[in-house]
This record gives sequence, C-alpha cells and structure tokens, in this order.
Amino acid sequence: KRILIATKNEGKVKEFAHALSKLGKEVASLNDYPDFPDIVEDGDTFAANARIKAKAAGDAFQVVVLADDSGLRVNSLGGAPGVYSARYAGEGATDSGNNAKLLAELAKLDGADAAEPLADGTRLLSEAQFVCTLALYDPSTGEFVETEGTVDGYIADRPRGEGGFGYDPLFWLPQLGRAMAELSKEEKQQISHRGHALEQLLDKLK
Ligand code: ITT
Repeated sequence: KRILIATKNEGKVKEFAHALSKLGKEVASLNDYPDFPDIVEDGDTFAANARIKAKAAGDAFQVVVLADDSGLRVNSLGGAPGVYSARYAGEGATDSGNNAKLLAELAKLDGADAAEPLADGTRLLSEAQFVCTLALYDPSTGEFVETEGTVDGYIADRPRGEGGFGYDPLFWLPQLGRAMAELSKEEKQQISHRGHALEQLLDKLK
C-alpha cells in the first residue's frame, strides 16, 4: 500500500502521490526519515543516479524503493544543466536561483531565438527537453526495473504559472500554448517526462 520513494524533492513527492493515489497507493519519501544520510549522486547519467538512489535506500530499509533522477537539457547550452539540474546555481541552490542561472547563461549567447516570439512578446530562447529516469529496486533480488520519459519544449525568457516545481515556469509547451507551471497536476502527469516514465514503469510491472 505504501511505496518508499528515494527522494527529498517535495515537488517529485507530490507528483508521485497524485499519480499513485489513483492506484490506491500512498508514498513515503526520505523526508520522512530525517536521519537517513544524504546519498552521494556521482553517476554521469540520469539512469546511473536513479539506480544509486534506489539501491542506497532499498538496501538500508529492506523494502522495494522507487527513485527518480531527472533534469533539463537545453539545446543551445549543449545539453546543460543535465544531471546537474538540481544544483545548476551551486550546492544548495533554490529553484529560483537555478532559473535565474539558466536565463543568465542563455543571455550570454548571441544566436537567434529558437522560435518566433509569443503574442505578448515572450521570447523562446532555446529548444529544451525534460528527462526523467525511474529505477525500481528490490533488495530481496537485487534487481532493477528502469524506464525513461521525456518531453520537448522551449525555454521562455520569463516565468509563467505557479504550479509544478524546478524549471516548470520557464518551460514552454508549444503544443499546449502554456508553460509547464500553468498545468494542473493531472495535466502535467499526462504530458510530462515523469508521467511518461511512470506510465511505462507501470506497464512493465503488469
Ligand atoms: P532527489 O535527488 O532527492 O530526488 P533532486 O531535486 O536533487 O532530488 P535530481 O538530482 O533528480 O533530484 O534533480 C532534478 C532537478 O531537475 C530538479 O531539482 C529540478 O531542478 C529539475 N527537474 C526535474 N524534474 C522537473 C520537473 O518536472 N519540472 C521542473 N524541473 C524539474
């Protein structure tokens, strides 16, 4: 009934809680275990980091654990911040610090915008992609089930919306004509990297 998610990110916890509640599941996170030591995420891929987090928590608690490693790839920044998305503005960075850093990095480039401006003058600075890798780990067998989901969009030059977390206010979805932070939880689940990765994971477990 309860599944442990190896994360301290409350934005992720809320999205998993929303999605899994439909299956009658509740979620717990590492925020429920404040004494649990920080996990060192030193992998160079999303998948490696997801496995590191799932294994660390699964081995410690001896329960099946789900981990999410995710981030933003910005085309005109050569794929940055990538696996460094959570700490783009430095160790202990906040979401608003990371968003400011992203706009500052894009402002240094002098290439053309990635698309025509929106009606209100908002510029679309670069193509970008959110990526989410999920790893489900069972310590009794040592086995992992992994999936990856992505969503394509643009980085806008100004924030929109109050929902979601992280880079959502700057992530423009041309197919919806809204920023990710303007979506409801349900809409974000339908379209997002995390929603897609979770759907695939649930399919694999069937
Ligand atoms: P845990 O390792 O404890 O799970 P974290 O925030 O450090 O939390 P990651 O290393 O996976 O997790 O970094 C993910 C970062 O990528 C996150 O902090 C956001 O900045 C960004 N990100 C991931 N998914 C996102 C989403 O759905 N919307 C906006 N930003 C997202």
